[in-house]
Amino acid sequence: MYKALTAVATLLSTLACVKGHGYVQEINTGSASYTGYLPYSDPYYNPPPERIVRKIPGNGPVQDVTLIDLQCNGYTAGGVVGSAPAPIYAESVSAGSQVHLNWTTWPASHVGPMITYMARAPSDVTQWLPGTDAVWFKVAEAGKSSDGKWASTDVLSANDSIYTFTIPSSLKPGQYIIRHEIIALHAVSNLTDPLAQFYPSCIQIEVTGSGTAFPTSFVSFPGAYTPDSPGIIYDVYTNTSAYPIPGPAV
Ligand SMILES: *[C@@H]1O[C@H](CO)[C@@H](O)[C@H](O)[C@H]1NC(C)=O
Ligand SMILES: *[C@@H]1O[C@H](CO)[C@@H](O)[C@H](O)[C@H]1NC(C)=O
Ligand SMILES: *[C@@H]1O[C@H](CO)[C@@H](O)[C@H](O)[C@H]1NC(C)=O
Ligand SMILES: *[C@@H]1O[C@H](CO)[C@@H](O)[C@H](O)[C@H]1NC(C)=O
Ligand SMILES: [Cu+2]
Repeated sequence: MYKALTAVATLLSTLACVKGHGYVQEINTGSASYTGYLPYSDPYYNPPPERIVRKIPGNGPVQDVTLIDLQCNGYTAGGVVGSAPAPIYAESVSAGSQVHLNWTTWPASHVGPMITYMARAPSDVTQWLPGTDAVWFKVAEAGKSSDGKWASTDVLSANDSIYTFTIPSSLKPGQYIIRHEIIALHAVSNLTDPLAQFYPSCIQIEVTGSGTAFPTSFVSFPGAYTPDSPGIIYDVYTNTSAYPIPGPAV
């Protein structure tokens, strides 16, 4: 009986996923505020509104870590390649400033980490497709706190759905893509057949300042994660040990 109930609960949480879960609806750089790419209204405008966020197909997850879709949440199958550039970018964001990302209401069941990467465009970010090049470095990460609170649910919800990270203060100026994601782990209960859900999106910005710092090691998307990386496989219902956030160090 108990087993059956568990199975039903798992099925329901999987079905709930069909309805989907969320995306970044607003970006605030301190000096300016931008509406995110709104997948349920933007495509119906002619011309479509210009956004600093690359197109996403909807509020659902990417579940295959080998697809280009993992990069910016495009959908290869629908003919939009993961990383199709957006027409504009957030201008003049000072290195060291905080960027606030306003998520749509996130389902409480969808526990998991929130991770932010950046990649520097060789020239014009509105033309740049990183493809599978290793160009990404991690700038922020939050997983499960020692008292069991998850970044994507407990912390985000308690903060009015606003996630904040800081552009590294000594970062070399230039045009960048911010790749920000929630990884939802609620369906990863069968450890041999994990179903981590990735909710990435890519935000284009210009970083200003006099910094000269730049990392020397990078990862690619797809490439940075494998289906059995620590933190991609993690049973959130039974595992009480520390949660290893996937990807490289910040
Ligand atoms: C987040 O964005 C939504 C939609 O624009 C807005 O209604 C809401 O007030 C914003 N939240 C905060 C805390 O600014
Ligand atoms: C909560 O949101 C505020 C801005 O609205 C931000 O300054 C703060 O860093 C956020 N806290 C967390 C834990 O993200
Ligand atoms: C996990 O999923 C695999 C593949 O679907 C299946 O063969 C296996 O029996 C499942 N294991 C458990 C414990 O449910
Ligand atoms: C819990 O997660 C840790 C970190 O990924 C892992 O090393 C450990 O094997 C997991 N424990 C169980 C019982 O699955
Ligand atoms: Cu879901």
